[in-house]
Amino acid sequence: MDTRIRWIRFGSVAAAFALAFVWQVWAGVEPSGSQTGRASGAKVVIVAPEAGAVIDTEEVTVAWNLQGISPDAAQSVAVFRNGKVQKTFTGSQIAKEMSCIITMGRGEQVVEVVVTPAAGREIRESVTLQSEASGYRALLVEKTREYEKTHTRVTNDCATMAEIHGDESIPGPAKKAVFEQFLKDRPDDRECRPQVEQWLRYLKDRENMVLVPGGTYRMGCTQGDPLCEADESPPHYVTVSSFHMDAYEVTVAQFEACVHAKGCNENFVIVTDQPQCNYGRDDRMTHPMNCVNWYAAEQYCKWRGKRLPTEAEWERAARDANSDNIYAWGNAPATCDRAVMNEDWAGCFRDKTWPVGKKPKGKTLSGLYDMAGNVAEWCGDYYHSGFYRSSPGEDPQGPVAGLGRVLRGGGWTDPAGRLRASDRHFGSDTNSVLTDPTTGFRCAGD
Ligand SMILES: [Ca+2]
Ligand SMILES: [Ca+2]
Repeated sequence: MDTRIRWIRFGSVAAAFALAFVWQVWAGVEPSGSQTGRASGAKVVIVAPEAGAVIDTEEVTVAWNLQGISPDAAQSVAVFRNGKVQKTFTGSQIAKEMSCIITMGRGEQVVEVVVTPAAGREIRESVTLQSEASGYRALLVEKTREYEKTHTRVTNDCATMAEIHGDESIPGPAKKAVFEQFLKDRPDDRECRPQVEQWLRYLKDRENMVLVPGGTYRMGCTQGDPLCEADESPPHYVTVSSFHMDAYEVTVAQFEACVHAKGCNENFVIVTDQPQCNYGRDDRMTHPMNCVNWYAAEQYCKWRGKRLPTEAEWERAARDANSDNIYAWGNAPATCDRAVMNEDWAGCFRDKTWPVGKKPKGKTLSGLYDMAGNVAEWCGDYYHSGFYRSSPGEDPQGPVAGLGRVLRGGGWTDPAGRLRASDRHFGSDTNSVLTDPTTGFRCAGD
């Protein structure tokens, strides 16, 4: 390297150091490393809100000025609420006059602005506010670091809850904390409490649900499957959006909870004279809810903030995204080792359903139990034997009308053919008592 260039480079670095030192002395900021002294006259002035102000909105605009300190000399400016950092500004975000919106918690709130100079001690200024905000947003921000979106200024808590529910980017535990706080605060609320309760039930249920990732798969008859029937053709590609699926068939205990909470109508399910119907029998609480009509199944799922899966979703979940799987577990034959079915006798010699989840060898790779056997499962769609000839390619919802509703996966009285992932079957969708002990369901959710 040319000596002259080297000297110029050294010279500019040296000049920069010298200038920085001179500025620090001039501005009254002590050079780095020094623990003594304080920037004389350097301060933060909070312009708004005024100390003691009563805040009744979920968010408040905090405005402040830097005095006696150049924005260039500040490394960062941070805004705290009750000791927790809310916003941080660095580099060109820092100006003489600044403001930001922060979410309000409940009760007394101390808002503090802290300027960290490039050298020397922090400069702080705080203001104490009286907050009448419900604090749900602040709680949400506290519960999740990822949630830093700018909110619309909604002061209606019902709308806030709906917004939180609908935002997929908020982690479940954070949503749960906010919903629980809301229910605690509003014991007598009639307007939105039932809805929030439902969302909370769904959040809790998620723990027992499996995420089925969206994607394209071949729906219908599996190549080389000798048991395929006409209504499984033509095999065709469908794209299904991501959804969640219950890991287990809905149990008697779960359904009973819905009846007790008056979310489900007991009239459609009480069947005392049919010994193979499970409802109302204390020794079958962990058995699948069976003898249940389509409407009661749909009503239950709705109560839990869910819905019945579409036929395309059900098959996608049963195949585990592998279109070559004949059964939920793969291509090994259907036997009582893997499913509650009719191998040599109905219900694998028990002549009724089994408690859910008792055939772990038959679960799908993603962890769905009893997708084949135990009870055949209601789907949301109407059944039509020729539907595959005209099915839409994306998130098909079934035909607009049909003979009945789709049933999938076969039940405890069915042979291997009915347990195949592509097998289609249907049941009458009259809204009356159903006495079929081989029919049950599970729910899906978005
Ligand atoms: Ca089943
Ligand atoms: Ca069939």
